[in-house]
Amino acid sequence: MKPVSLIQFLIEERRAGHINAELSLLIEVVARACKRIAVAVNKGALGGVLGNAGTDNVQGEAQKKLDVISNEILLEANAWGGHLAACASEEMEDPQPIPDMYPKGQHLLLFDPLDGSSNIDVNVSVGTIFSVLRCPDDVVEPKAEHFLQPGTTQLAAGYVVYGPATVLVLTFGHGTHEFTLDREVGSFVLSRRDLRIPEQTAEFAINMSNQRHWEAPMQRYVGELLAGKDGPRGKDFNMRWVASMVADVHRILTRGGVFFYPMDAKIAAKGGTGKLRLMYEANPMAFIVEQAGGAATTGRARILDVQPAALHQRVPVFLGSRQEIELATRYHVEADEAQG
Ligand code: FDP
Repeated sequence: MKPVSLIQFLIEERRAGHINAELSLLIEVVARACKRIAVAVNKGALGGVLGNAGTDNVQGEAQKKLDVISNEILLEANAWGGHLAACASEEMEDPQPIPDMYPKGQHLLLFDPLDGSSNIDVNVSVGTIFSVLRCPDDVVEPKAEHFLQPGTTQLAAGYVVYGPATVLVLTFGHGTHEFTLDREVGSFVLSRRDLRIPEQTAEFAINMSNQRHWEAPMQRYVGELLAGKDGPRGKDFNMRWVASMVADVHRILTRGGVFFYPMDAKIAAKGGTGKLRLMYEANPMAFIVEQAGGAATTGRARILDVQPAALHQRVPVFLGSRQEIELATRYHVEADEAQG
């Protein structure tokens, strides 16, 4: 079969009426920016891009040089494209308006420019995550409040994982598709159409070092997995934790599995509501996973139904193979009900 490039795929999606010309252009621009990020990531120590930038982001986390570079690449590429009303990033407190010298469009773009960035210096996969929303019709200068739309309203979501291969995973709400970067040709090529996450799995991903801080239903669920063949589940489970959400989610999209970043007492003690960000981590990943037949919840409710209250809001994240996510979520809901 002849290879299908991302551009051809986008044309097909336009013809099928799944996206309009502006959204198609937006995705092209994001993909082009991610190719530039891939080049910077791949240079490693030779590019002088490793290590801390010496600054903190809005969430008080130390920024890596590549966090800052990736953010600038995405902002710059999208500013002139003419398809955006504004964009928002993990690295910036407020949304960035489109400079007056460029035309404006109908879309809002949210992104985490370099997720899993603590992995950069040790040469482990990192990624970019993005989400596209429609700008409300009557809004000329979008503010943070205009981004606060539930995940069900996303028009598109995707991530790029910068691993041994650079891979783009994309959904417009009509299945989840994977493109691999052909470095010689310089274009993304469709490598898997309509990814499906198996409903069952024997592999889970969680940061076990937080175990003692978890809530009782999480302790129960993981305890049962760890008991393996001798426990109530009657089978052995394997564990993986890359500590790079894009890489962990990509494994799940490839061979199944579940990923958890639950609420815990350590997060609660700091007044937090979760570890991962709703608008540019949980929502796009939930959209991608659901479109591949998986499930994504906060442990209590469907992620895509959460009404956001703040641009940088954090939520617990449970996602992956449907049956396991439903079980872990049921344990939490039942524990809440028992407590009244
Ligand atoms: P990072 O802080 O390195 O950006 O986005 C947050 C995230 O990485 C996820 O990519 C990853 O799954 C998780 O945090 C890793 O958390 P731990 O440090 O607890 O392992």
